[in-house]
Amino acid sequence: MAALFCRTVNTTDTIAAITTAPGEAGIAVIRVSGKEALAIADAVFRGSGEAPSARSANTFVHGYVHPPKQSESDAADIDEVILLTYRAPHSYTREDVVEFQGHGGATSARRILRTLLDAGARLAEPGEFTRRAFLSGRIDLLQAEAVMDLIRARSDRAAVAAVEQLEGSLSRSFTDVYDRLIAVAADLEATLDFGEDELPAATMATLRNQLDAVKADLEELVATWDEGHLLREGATVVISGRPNVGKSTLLNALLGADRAIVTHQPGTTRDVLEEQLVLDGIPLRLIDTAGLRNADCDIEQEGIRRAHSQITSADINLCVIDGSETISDSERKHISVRDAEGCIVVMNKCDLGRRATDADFPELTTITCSLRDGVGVEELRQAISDKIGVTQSAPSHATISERHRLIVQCALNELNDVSRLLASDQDEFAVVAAGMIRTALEQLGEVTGRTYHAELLDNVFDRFCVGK
Ligand SMILES: Nc1nc2c(ncn2[C@@H]2O[C@H](COP(=O)(O)OP(=O)(O)O)[C@@H](O)[C@H]2O)c(=O)[nH]1
Ligand SMILES: [Mg+2]
Repeated sequence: MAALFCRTVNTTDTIAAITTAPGEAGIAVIRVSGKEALAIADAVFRGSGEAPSARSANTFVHGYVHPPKQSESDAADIDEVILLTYRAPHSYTREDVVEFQGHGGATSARRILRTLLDAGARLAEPGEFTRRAFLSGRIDLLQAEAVMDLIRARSDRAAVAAVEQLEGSLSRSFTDVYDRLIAVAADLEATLDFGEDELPAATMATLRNQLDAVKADLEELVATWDEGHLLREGATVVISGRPNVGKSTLLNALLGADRAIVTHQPGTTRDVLEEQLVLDGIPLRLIDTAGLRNADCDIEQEGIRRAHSQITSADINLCVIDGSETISDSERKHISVRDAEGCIVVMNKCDLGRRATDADFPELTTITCSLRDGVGVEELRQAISDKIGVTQSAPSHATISERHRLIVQCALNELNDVSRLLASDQDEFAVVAAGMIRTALEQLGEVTGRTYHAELLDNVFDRFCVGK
């Protein structure tokens, strides 16, 4: 049994895992990494030509996997495979690596993996291959995180941003800030050699400028979080309103598919219905809810309770009303408490005439539609896009994640204190300020993994899947 993934993870074992997703597919890939990778391949692989350990790096060969303890002739083969060999340090982990490409499906890959474990490999923990790539210095922590961002990317834009980060653009920005901050710390420490009155005024001014520039760059990195958060997590868009106004019709229109049941009967949608949609490269969770009314039925009441809870936590609220009818008091109350930034009033059924107008909610964006006929859907998409605040033409670039933002914010707090100290005439300020900068440096080091501890790595790699 694999040990629980924790502080004691052994980095010298040879590890193995299925690296492809389960399910019916053409091939499955099983990866082995570590000192014994080639010896293990020798023990389980029968193919033409030399044994795997004698083969040159970066080559592949056709053959068969068989149980390790049986001789080649009497062993029942487990699968027909292609074997790829990589030699340290030219591999994903910088260790010796072999990869078996077997047949896809539920069974074959699992049997090959079992054979490799019997031959001496240990089952890899989630993210352990990438953890080794980090520990061997091939990639930094930002790049390791980008691997998972790329795997999880739900839109092209998210993927482009992840690849940027994987190629090191964010690492370069952080390294640059880090190096400049070290220079500030060094200069500040050099001033300690001067007596308080001898300190040249120009030096302090330069130091302050350098520090301000570093802080400005960190602020700029923090500003990329919003977009990064949207690309990674997506935005939640909740459709709400009275029964029968066309909420489910709206869900279907945005999806371009008949997903939700649409009927003329009020109270059809009772549970929360969720679908994924990508709009201008941003993944959206689109949620249809039960119509809001005073319901007698328990099931409907629960649906309405759930609807309210979704509405409060949404990034964007699409408040649907029947524009051919006068707005009811409860409707007006429901909509007027929404904040203008995250709310769009969808005035539906305009084909039946109009009683409500844009002037009813002067502070809110209002889109007039006839969703049954697809009228106004494009305007609505545009309005949602505008609300989310990311334009389609914006270049995709690497963006910081929540983990990075929290760290940078702490470092910025520290540096703001330094600025205040530098502006004051307190005794010994340089010693204290230099100490604070060192703290900020240590914090920033955790973004790229320049400084790390086991718990930090566990936090990062726990998000990974097995086999990566
Ligand atoms: N005339 C007209 N009827 C619509 C329009 N949109 C939806 N409907 C009809 O209104 C009824 C209720 O729609 P539905 O989407 O189920 O409403 P929900 O209860 O808010 O989810 C259905 O019979 C729809 O066909 C529209 O734009 N015009
Ligand atoms: Mg409905």
